[in-house]
Amino acid sequence: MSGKPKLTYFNGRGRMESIRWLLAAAGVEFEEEFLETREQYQKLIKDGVLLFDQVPLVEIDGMKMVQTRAILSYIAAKYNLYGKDLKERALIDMYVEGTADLMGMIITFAFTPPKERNLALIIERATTRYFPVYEKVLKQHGQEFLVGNRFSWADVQLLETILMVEEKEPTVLSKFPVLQAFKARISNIPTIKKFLQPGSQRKPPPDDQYVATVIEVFKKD
Ligand SMILES: N[C@@H](CCC(=O)N[C@@H](CS)C(=O)NCC(=O)O)C(=O)O
Repeated sequence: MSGKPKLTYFNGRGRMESIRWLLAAAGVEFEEEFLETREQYQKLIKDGVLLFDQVPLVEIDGMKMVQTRAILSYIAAKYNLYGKDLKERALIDMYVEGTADLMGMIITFAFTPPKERNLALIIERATTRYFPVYEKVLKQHGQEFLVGNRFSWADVQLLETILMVEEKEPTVLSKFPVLQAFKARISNIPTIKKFLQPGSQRKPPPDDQYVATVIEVFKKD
């Protein structure tokens, strides 16, 4: 084994993308195995690798980790992106869960029948519930990062979320000047800048082929 973490998931964003972002932000190289067939998935289950028969799966430090949130917390703690004390950690958790809720709406969007998709609701939630919170936090303390005046998991995930929402509605930050500056600043951190460049392990927005693969792999026999 190379010693690099190994990520097993589809060749697309889904629940794994935030894990890719966090590893990249921490400057950690990782390997990927893409699920393409139902047989691959069934073999992982048969081999007892997936604790709850679900992916994402991340093999790291001798563990076979599942559950996105547990994986992210482990990486954040290991690479000092999780605050300096319990209170900072609690704040990071709250901010991360807010962005996770918003991203969850976008992740399920591609799997929702076109007639039932509600893009307006996503934009409304972004601009009236979530983005105002981060705008206010940054404005009030006047620091570069969301928590503790240093770069954390919360910053990484907020940037990921902003870019995801902007893909749906490019003008979404027009009324959030502090978030515009935040976006520019965090995008310029060398590890993140590298991840944002073409050819990185960052995945594109879901297309029909990705959706079809996920449905095929998880189809009931
Ligand atoms: N709570 C889990 C949920 C994982 C999950 O639902 N994974 C999906 C793929 S994104 C899956 O494996 N679905 C197959 C199944 O639930 O049978 C997590 O956050 O990792």
